[in-house]
Amino acid sequence: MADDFTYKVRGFFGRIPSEPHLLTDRITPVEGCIVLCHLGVLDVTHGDDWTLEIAGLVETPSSFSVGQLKSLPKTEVVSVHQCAGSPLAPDKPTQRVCNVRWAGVRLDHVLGSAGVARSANFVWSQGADSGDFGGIACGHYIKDLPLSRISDDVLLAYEMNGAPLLPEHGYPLRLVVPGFYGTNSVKWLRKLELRSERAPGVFTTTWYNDLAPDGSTQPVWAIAPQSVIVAPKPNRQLRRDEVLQVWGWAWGDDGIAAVELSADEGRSWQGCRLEKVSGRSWTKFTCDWIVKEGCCGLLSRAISRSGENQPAGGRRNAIYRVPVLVV
Ligand SMILES: Nc1nc2c(c(=O)[nH]1)N[C@H]1C(S)=C(S)[C@@H](COP(=O)(O)O)O[C@H]1N2
Ligand SMILES: [Mo]
Repeated sequence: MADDFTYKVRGFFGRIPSEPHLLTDRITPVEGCIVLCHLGVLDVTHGDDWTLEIAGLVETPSSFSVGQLKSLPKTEVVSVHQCAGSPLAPDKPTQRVCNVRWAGVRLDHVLGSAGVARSANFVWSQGADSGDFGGIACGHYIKDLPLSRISDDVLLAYEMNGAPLLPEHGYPLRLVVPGFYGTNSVKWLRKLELRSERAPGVFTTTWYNDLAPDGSTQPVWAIAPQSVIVAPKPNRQLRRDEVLQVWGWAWGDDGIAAVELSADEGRSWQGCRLEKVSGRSWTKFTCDWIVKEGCCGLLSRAISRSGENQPAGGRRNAIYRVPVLVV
């Protein structure tokens, strides 16, 4: 496909700096946020002239410049932003996560003016980036999301933490789907298409489509419940019988009902305090723990509002363990 975009970087580009003990801020500074670009980083100038096309099953196919989008009501959303991990290793647990304040225009506002046809079930979103990944010619980066989701807080975002998006985060325009894994939040957003079926590209079929035990597949959409311990940091020396405040973050698309802590490799669990948060920001949990002789690691597990728990291993949201040294 003809490609008249300029790139800062061609091919895979990523930055995964966020070790959990460094995630001390409620809103992660941009330099501490993950970056994940499969095909390259676009170099866009004159961002306000960038156009977004709306096509497919709509009454009025239309296009908007970023300048026009910025003149529409601006919405801010604080949400957890998590990479699902390498699509080449979908079951490997990762803690590639941060919490971000996004700003832009609500997707339902813009789609409302285009008039969505009754036959539409999915919104396909296409990035301007294209190229090779995992040895495959991928065409454009294209994802999809169920239409039912857009009445939520999905944004056409042009700001991250109060500043224009950086090139690697999708300047000048990206989709943000709070509660869904980062892979769904398409950067350098060029086109939205309303469709009755799922998108057929590699990023929605070959990759980011989990295989269930019965052979069916499940799109990597909603973030499963997960938690990380921020303090103590790994390998800290602790004194026996001291009262230690353990704290961390928990999140999940479904909301978090409880977080528990284990100091005996998961044999017993104690409840943590949870702060109240609105929306899909991560939630802080805290727990006073009396340091026990013989303990060599701390585990946290989050339980979602629908009762889903973090597994011990083998899934991307598996329990995270912090090794400690009791003296
Ligand atoms: N156009 C485009 N959008 C994309 C990607 C990409 O490669 N191209 N990567 C996705 C993945 S896997 C993740 S985790 C998030 C990361 O967003 P960030 O780099 O802004 O943190 O962007 C998503 N959006
Ligand atoms: Mo990702």
